[in-house]
Amino acid sequence: MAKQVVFSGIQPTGDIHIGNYLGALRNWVRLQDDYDTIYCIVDLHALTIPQDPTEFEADRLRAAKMVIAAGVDPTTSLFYYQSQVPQHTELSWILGTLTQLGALNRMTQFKEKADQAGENLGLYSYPVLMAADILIHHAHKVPVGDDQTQHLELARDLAGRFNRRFGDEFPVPEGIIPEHGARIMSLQDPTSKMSKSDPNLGSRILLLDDPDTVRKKIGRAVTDSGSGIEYDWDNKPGITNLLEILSLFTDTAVDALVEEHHDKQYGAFKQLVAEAVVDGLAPIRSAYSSLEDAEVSRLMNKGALDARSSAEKYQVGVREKLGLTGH
Ligand code: AQP
Repeated sequence: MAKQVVFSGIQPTGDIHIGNYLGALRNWVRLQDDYDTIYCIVDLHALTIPQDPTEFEADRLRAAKMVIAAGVDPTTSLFYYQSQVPQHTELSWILGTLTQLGALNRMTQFKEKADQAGENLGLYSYPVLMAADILIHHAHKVPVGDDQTQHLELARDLAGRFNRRFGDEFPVPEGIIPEHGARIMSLQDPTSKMSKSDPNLGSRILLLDDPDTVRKKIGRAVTDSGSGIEYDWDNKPGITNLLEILSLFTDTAVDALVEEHHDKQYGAFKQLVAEAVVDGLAPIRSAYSSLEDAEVSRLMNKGALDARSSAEKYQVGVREKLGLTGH
């Protein structure tokens, strides 16, 4: 039986942090064994906020290298830059004609980003392009963090709407949102998501941070009043976030960690978390430093060629259904 298809993407905006890794990337790697996996550097999405062209070129390559260093194997997964596969934007236009403005007006991410970067049509229709990214490959599963739930829901609605109106074409995709790690919080404000665009660099740990930087950032992480190591998002969000990070980097259940460390002082607990993160990031840092730019660019070009031909096969069916075949 053919394997189900997994699709996900990451923006080349700023360096990838442990939130992106624990919420999404780590699952991308694990899913490679059991699914046909397709992963994408979504550079067109990134253009919805202003980018310096020279830096952007470098950022795209850096993001691709980080994804490979984190364990995505471009000889196993289809891995490419979104802008090199024009079927994404063609399908996005078509899906846009089925999208109600009310649905886009409700998107919380648009409101947040428009406040930071200013409104533009690309930012507004971002979720439609994301739906096209997923549907162009007939993906069944989409591993993402929980900030993408609303966007994923639109992709599901659009798949259903297209199928009802024009005949069955797209599987209705399901999210793979991990029970733990779907929302890693800022180290400086554990009530907000760890985010690439936070101006405070101390709020996030980057995949390529060296051990001393990791130790410093975790040492300075905001903790809660009182003492004791407890899993309690309402009253101890700082410690709970660190517990979650420790649990994911050591593959140990949160309950077991609480039992083992509940009497520890915050300082000692932070040291423990820092060492787990340093150990967890070491193989990624080392893999990154051994990747050559030219080789990664070659792999990305090959990925785009393969993605174009596989997307085109499906897109032919979409065009036929719409009366766009030219005969
Ligand atoms: N804090 C997080 N915890 C868990 N998962 C997260 N993701 C993002 N932040 C967290 C997931 O990472 C994947 C790729 O993210 P992206 O680059 O497409 O999205 P993003 O929203 O640009 O990432 P950031 O870090 O949140 O950046 P800004 O500052 O732009 O808001 C996605 O699966 C996402 O869910």
